[in-house]
Amino acid sequence: MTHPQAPVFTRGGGPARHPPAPARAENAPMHAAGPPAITLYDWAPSPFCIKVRAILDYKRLAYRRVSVLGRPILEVRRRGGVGKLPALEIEGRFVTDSTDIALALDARAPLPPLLPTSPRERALCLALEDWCDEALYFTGLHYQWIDPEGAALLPRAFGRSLFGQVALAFYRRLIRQQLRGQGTGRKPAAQIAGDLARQADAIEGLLRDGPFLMGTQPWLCDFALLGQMRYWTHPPATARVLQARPAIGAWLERMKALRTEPPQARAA
Ligand SMILES: N[C@@H](CCC(=O)N[C@@H](CS)C(=O)NCC(=O)O)C(=O)O
Repeated sequence: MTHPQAPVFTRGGGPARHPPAPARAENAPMHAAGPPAITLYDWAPSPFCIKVRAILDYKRLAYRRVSVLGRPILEVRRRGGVGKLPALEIEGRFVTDSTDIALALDARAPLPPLLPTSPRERALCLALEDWCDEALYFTGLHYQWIDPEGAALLPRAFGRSLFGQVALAFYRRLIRQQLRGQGTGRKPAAQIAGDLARQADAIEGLLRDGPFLMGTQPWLCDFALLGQMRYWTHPPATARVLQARPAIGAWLERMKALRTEPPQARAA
């Protein structure tokens, strides 16, 4: 079922209706007066932060954006326990994990909804979301951090400062360990290339009839996929795979069209 407040897309076509921002009267109390009640602890290139920013914009929610490069990461570790990004403070409550963040936002600002109403569709949406977060993510990590073409881009991304160099060395070690633990890090390169091609073909197949993963409306799984696909546009090997799959490219454009500038200014 299409929710009356959701942008309506036609199969194979562009947006048929896209409400101007800010337009969610039902969600308005969160950006009534004063500073935004939401703070996003953010690391710009993270696929999970991309996912949460896209959801905030889709729901037209104002938020303050705090880059965690530097002292704020200590606050995230202290308050969030898990210490991973993104983390979101919403009306004094500290929430970590992009899925929990998405569900907290959906509960607080229900329009447009992130989950279908039918139990089966809801389950499929959550399963697809998990596939994006827990499988596609590690393929992207490999091609960004381990594959020589992607790894060569990292020193520039982290900068030449001492902080940048220390952070790069720290994350390189951490991500190698994570990839080994998850399993991708133990596979030969040719086997990972096979995983990448199979995953990309599956995504292309899911999006071929469009406009979104599960039909005419974007759900949580689309935002999870958006984070991973935007991440895949950076490493050269995954970027080439995306370029060869037109349905993914067309869907990325549709996802971009869902976003508008949030109504209030953000602090970086
Ligand atoms: N399942 C988590 C994954 C979050 C995650 O792995 N974030 C990465 C950044 S892309 C991170 O914080 N890595 C640092 C670490 O593992 O300590 C979510 O959906 O938020």
